[in-house]
Formats: sequence, C-alpha cells, structure tokens
Amino acid sequence: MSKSQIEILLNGRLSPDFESVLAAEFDLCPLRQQHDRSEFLKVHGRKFKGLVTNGIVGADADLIAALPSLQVIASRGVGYDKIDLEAVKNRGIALSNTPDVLTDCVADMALGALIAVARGLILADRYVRRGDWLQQKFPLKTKVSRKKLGVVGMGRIGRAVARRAAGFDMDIRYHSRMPKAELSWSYMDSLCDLAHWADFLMICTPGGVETRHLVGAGVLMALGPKGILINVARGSVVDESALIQALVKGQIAGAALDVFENEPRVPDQLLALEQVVLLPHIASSTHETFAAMENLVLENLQSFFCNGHLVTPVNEVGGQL
Ligand code: 8YV
Repeated sequence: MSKSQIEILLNGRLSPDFESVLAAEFDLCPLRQQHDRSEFLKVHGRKFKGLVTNGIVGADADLIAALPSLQVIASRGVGYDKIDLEAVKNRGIALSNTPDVLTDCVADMALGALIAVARGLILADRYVRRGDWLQQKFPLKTKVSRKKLGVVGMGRIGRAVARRAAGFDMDIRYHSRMPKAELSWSYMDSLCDLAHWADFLMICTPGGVETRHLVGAGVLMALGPKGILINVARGSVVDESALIQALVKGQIAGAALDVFENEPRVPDQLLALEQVVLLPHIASSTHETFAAMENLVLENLQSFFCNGHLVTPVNEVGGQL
C-alpha cells in the first residue's frame, strides 16, 4: 500500500518497528514529540482523522475533545479502560482493540505468576545466587496442582486460565456479572463466597469504573491466611491499600501482581514484602503477541479507511478481556 495522506496521531508508544510501519503507510504524528502538547493540539488537532494508542495510555476526554475530526481510535491491547468511552460514544467515533491474540500469553503468565508465588520461585532464585543453598535447604512452599482456583471474570482470558488450570487438576469455580450457560465450571454469585472457597483467587476481569476496588478488605479476609491473590487484569480492580494491609497482617498468604493502581509506581510497602511477586505489566509482552496485536491495529486502520469497517471493534461498554 502506498503512503496515504491520512493524518494519524499517536498517543503513547508502540514498538519502534511498528511505528515505522505505520509511518510508512499513514501521515503519523507521535504526540510525545511535541513540547507543548496543548498548544500543538490547539493548532493542529483538527487535522487528525485517526488516533493510535495503547491499553496503558489510552485517550482521555480532553485529548478526544482536542481532535474534532477524529473518526477512529485503534488501541493496542484488549483493555480499553483508559479510553473515555463516553466521549467516544457521544461523538460516534469508531474504536478497536486487539482481543484474542494476547489471550494465550496473558493466561500463560497468570499460571506462571501463580506458580512463582506459591512455590517461591523468585525467592529460590535469589537463594541460589546468594549462596544460601550451601548452608541449608530452601524452605518448603505451597503445592499448586489439585488446589481450588477461583477465577474472577470469565471472558476469553479467564477461560484460557481455567483451561490451563484444568491441566493442573485444579478444582475451578468462577464469579462474573452473569453465569455463562455454556461453561461447565461452577458459577458463584458472591465474590466473597468464591474467595472463601478458593486457595488461589485469579483476577481476569476488565478494569474501569464497574470493577473498581471489586477486591477489597472483605474479599481478602474471605480468601484467608493460606490464600493467594493473582492479578493480571488491572490494578484498579484491587484496593491496593487493603491488599497491603491484608499481606502485612498475614490475612492472606501472598500475591502475584502484574498490574498496579498507579503503575509504573509500586508502593514501597509492596516492594518490601517477600511473599509478593511483582511484575511490570508484562503478561502480554512477547515478541509474538506484540507483533500480532500491532498487526491487528494496522488491519483495523486499513479496513476503516478503506471501507468504514473495523476488524475488531469494541462494541459494548464493559466487554470481556
Ligand atoms: C498491554 C494490556 O500491556 O491488553 C491490555 O489491555 O494490559 C496489555 O496487554 C498493553 O495494553 C499493550 O498496549
């Protein structure tokens, strides 16, 4: 395809190679290169028909308002909680995300994080490097197979996690807004009851206002002193202060967190806790998955500007991961 004259604004970063691919096809302008963003948008905002972003940075109401000709937003990532959906809907802007292609990697990482915290993998690695193994054997940790896994949010990622957990002979139950008739795993209407039942509680639900602080002090108390929390969804789903309290007081046994309320800033109290595995929001971060997500961003833009249709449109508010 030869380079089109269509002006696209880039908010946030994509892979450098992919930014070059986009720049070869569209008139691409990375917003980060502008020293005075609001002045730039005041002068040039009107010319952009497309906005490309990622799931972490998104597009807030102010940015969308500064782009009066905007027709389409293509976001890399499945979560779109950082995109102001009200503005998108009011203006009739088309919005695409990149579902499915990241599901495997996120689910792989979810199980990896669960095993890492339960079996103490990160601590064990440090133990060997420090030479402590020469003195004594590494302490016993928690078994993973045949345990009870509670999945919060049974969309694509929750299901992929559950399928993997079934391979570990785990007993699986889930909580979501509605039971899914097509699934054989047991549904639990109350998140507290699910947490009480589970050994491991896995958060796979979308972020946003609807799920903000869904996991708070009550759910953590219910999970109990042997329970482990794993979050590969959004930091906003967990009340981080309540989580820190629960960990410090031994009300839960441990946690594996790929996402944080104010990432990339992680509270000092969490940094100090050995029973927590901390990951820098990398559940989908593989060469293969990023290439697939970015390819989908490109396909969405090409399709939209060719025939007005998106390949993977975001159809509903509060969709599933
Ligand atoms: C990515 C994610 O880190 O897809 C999401 O919603 O959180 C992650 O897969 C990011 O969004 C990629 O841009």
